[in-house]
Amino acid sequence: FTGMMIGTLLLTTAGCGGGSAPAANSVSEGAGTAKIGVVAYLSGGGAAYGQSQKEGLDLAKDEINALGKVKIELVYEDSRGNNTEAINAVNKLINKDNVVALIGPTLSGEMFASGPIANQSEVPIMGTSTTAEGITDIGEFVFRNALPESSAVPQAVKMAVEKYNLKKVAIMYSSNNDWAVSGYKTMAQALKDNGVEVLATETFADKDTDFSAQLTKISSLKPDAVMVSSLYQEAALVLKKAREIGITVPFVGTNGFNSPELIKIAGQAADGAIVASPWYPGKESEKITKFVTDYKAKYNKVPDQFAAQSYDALYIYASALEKAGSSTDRAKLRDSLATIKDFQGVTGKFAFDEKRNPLMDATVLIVKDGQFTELK
Ligand code: 1QQ
Repeated sequence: FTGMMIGTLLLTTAGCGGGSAPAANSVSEGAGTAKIGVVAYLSGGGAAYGQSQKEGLDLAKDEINALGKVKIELVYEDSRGNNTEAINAVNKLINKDNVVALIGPTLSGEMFASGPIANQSEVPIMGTSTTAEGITDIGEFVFRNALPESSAVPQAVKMAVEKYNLKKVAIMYSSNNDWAVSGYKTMAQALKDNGVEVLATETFADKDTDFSAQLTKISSLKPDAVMVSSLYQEAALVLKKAREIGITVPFVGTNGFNSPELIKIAGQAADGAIVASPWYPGKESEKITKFVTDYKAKYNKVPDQFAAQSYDALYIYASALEKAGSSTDRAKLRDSLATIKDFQGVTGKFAFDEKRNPLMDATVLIVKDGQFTELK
């Protein structure tokens, strides 16, 4: 973290290159309010993800509007983690609210279902938590600042293998969740790359609550660790049951582990859960400290990864809007977004690569005494 930025400098950091806007001073003056639609998992079993996203976005929106360079209005739709709801939400936001761009949806499965609609309608859409393989293959209008599992998982697996000398592990994943399946495949590949043997691969479904059969089998095989790809609700219950039947080894997770709700539900059983994240509030940086302080003042809690990545995503849009010089031109906004290279957010340095995926670093975390701490 060298060359730290202060909040007011933020909107100008990506405003380089291109050079097509002739009257730089007049672009945002009177350019109007940019309406951005947000599709998030705001109610139901995974609502903690979407609620955090909304909190991060609302905080960023207030700050950006106070800075006065661009004005943003957010229109929220609750997709409840459901693909059909996500499709309806995207259609409504594009055709009825006439948004200039979209943020979300929360789940990769929802993005696979609804992203093609945004892409066909030529409306930029940015996932802040969609980490599965292939998200931006949907098309040119699809972006994400969510760190793909293909970057996060190998880092977590390698660290766990080295730290705990893992030789043989078991895997569990939710087989009816597109993202969890993709995360499972990424995990299996990372284990192979590290020469780790997989003793058993057990599946379950989203909303399942009883994992005794899978865990009893896994327990009998005595793995050095268990890998889990699922959302926090199922992962927490897996951890609880595992500890209850005497499985004390580390659990390495995919992005679903990154909610504090995992710890809230699992309690002590969450200790030893390992996951990679681009967000770690313990990092030393003025920007992070300011964000955590402001977030705490507004919501009375520490922001999680989902809040942080959504907060950054709105600033990324603000930069792109400022550069595009229009609050309504979707194509211009897409092109402007695609050029974001030197962005400094609360999740660190950020750039889009040529496939509109993020280039950013991650930290490997482990839950210790009910807290995410850095695994070193
Ligand atoms: C995805 C995810 C989930 C954990 C988001 C909540 O990473 O669906 O891509």
